[in-house]
Amino acid sequence: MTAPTNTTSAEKFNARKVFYDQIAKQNLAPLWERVGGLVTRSPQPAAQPVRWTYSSVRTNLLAAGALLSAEEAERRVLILENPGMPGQSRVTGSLFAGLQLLMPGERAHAHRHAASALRFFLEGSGAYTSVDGERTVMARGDFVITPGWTWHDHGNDGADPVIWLDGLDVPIVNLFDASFSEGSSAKETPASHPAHDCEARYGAAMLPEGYRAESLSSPLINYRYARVRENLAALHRNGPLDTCHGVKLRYANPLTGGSVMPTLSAGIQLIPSGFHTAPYRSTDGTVFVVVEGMGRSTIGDASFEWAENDIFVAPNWALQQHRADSEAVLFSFSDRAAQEKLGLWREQREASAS
Ligand code: 1HN
Repeated sequence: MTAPTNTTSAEKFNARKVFYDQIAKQNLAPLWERVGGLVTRSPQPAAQPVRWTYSSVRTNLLAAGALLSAEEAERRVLILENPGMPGQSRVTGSLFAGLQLLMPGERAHAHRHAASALRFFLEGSGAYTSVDGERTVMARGDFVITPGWTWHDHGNDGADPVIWLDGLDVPIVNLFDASFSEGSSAKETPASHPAHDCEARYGAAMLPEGYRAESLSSPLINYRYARVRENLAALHRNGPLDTCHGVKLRYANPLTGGSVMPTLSAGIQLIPSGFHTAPYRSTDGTVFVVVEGMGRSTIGDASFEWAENDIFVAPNWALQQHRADSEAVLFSFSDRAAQEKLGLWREQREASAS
């Protein structure tokens, strides 16, 4: 094809279109038509700011409980699906989140998968998770991890329904097309350690003599809320407050000080009554769970009021500001750990919209 001369812009446009259609058949495409969408000047997440009120999710979860057993469902989870990505089972571009229900006496049988999972326990008592043969009984506000490829099963030995939040890195594993999973013929993982053994070994700023890490994840599977809450209260008394976060603690792997799992980071913050956090943004789209208190957040162009157990999402690089109307505690998790390893993570404190 020779380059046409004296062509009008319509002719040029048409000639290019013919060319693009032709090369598409040979699995070729013009970068110059696409580069703006590939290499954006700043993050352009499909995820939207969104909030779920606990009362509405809980009602639907209990309705699901009447429709099918945990055994039938394998995991009776309602997916928190971001409306910016319908049908994709994602709460942000890289994260899965859902709420799981176990009725009294129910079991969720053992399985394992490449994806890493975290749980934040919201309601009920007497439920446990077992991770590679060690049980941990969960209480409200406890943060529990299930590192990738560990066997895990759950059970509710209490008298009431239990509900917790599940967070997983499934979209990351699937981006890499590296998903494996396996069921077990045993309904429960055989006990390999006494319940709560890891808390004595790794949970007190001490480590067993001679211990060597074998995993990329924390050896502590339950970070208990009772302890975390006392620490937040002490740090609030002792100060200072962070202008963007109030008092914020990161859940750390006690062996390394790094994130609890290779892809997932989690934290918890206290926002004093009446405190208004300064504008903040970071490249990790973040899921927040209201543990205590009431307040409101502005996330990008959206504003939400929130109360106990509500869940909301701050998309990647969206400006966030939180205000507590009563002393509030917010749990949050994101893919920050993965972004940091890849040299991608950025934050902007006291950011202005631009
Ligand atoms: C899973 O294995 C659990 O083990 C919960 O409780 C939620 C969501 C997606 C994929 C696997 C669980 C899940 C999940």
